[in-house]
Amino acid sequence: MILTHATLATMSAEAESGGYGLIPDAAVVVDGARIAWVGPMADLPDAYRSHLEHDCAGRLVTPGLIDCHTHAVFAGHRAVEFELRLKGASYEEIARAGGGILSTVTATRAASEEELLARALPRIDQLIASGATTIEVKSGYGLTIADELKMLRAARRIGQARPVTVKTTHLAAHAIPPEYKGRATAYIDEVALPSLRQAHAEGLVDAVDAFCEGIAFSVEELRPLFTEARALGLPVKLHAEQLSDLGGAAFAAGQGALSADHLEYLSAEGIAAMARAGTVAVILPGAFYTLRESQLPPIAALRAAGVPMAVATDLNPGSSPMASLTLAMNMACTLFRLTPEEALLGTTAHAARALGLTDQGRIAAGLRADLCVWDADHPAELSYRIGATVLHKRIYGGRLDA
Ligand code: DI6
Ligand code: FE
Repeated sequence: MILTHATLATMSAEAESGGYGLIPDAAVVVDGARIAWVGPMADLPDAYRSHLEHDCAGRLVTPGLIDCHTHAVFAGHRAVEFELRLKGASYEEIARAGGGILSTVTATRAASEEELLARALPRIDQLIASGATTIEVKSGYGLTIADELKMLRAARRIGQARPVTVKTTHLAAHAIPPEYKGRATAYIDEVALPSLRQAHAEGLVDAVDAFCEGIAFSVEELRPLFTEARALGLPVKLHAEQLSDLGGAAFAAGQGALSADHLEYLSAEGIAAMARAGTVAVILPGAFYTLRESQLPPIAALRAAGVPMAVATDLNPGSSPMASLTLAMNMACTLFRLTPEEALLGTTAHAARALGLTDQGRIAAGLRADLCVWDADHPAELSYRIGATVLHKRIYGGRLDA
């Protein structure tokens, strides 16, 4: 297949025309699941001219979008908690009173793997409709060995049920369940570590995450988990500095983490450690917006330090019930002052890096043919619109969506 007359945003660093890597009136040749050739129409080799042609008529073509941070598998909802917060209760107060994440844990434990999958798919369909071709999905609402495995199995099945690549993340260290209240270390030893080993043995884990926060785990409590992850050859990442500064980002960077996520309370030392380690900063404006936070992540300092920034939905029932990557990009620009170029890098090249993926997130020969054709002619349009879906067509692994 060949896409012709595209306004191409390759997001390739090598491109001379800035971060978008724009090529006007371009062609993309797709061979099987891979990109075979990219360049201006005028340079298209004759050999490709006989391929099945899709005329983009000047439309913008970008890499398929990547949501590198979601909690898309869960049961129940938290609309009542949303009401409570609007009446003055804080996210942390609700969590400490046994609501918050733990109310989703109760609902998720009661649901079957089948039900979890069935509830996740409409959310995944919304992400796909916003341009996603790869979605990371975390566990973390089971908090028993069996329920964490159940969540990860449901997450894996998403990739069989829909044309999307799913990267699974073990997040048993998301909260301390009531039966372990005040015994974080015992929870790590008796649930988080054994569930990680079992899930890894079943091939259910692509990475390991944890929530480093006053209402969750400290760096010292998490150290054995990250040590085990590394021993198993699994990459690590961390929810860090979302509600307070516990030094999580510097710890994660020191462990060679792919990413540190949230980062509203990130310190200068945390930024320096991330820059040294090449750890991606995953910016999650949906949670900031939903919790009506006022502490902004240090975007200018991250930019100055050369830390790559990714943007994700954090799709979850509590702090970010948002299922659109383009809305996340809009919020990243309006709330956090990312440029539209940074926002698009954040859901393409930098999001790929946050997941350790080297064959997607850019448009170049040899990479996976995951592409979005948009009813737009400039890449800033993707961040500029609020809640509108301008996706025209999506190509996943070289196949055009029906
Ligand atoms: N931070 C978040 O924003 C999500 N998890 C986390 O550690 C929220 C999860 C939830 O409230 O259900
Ligand atoms: Fe999260």
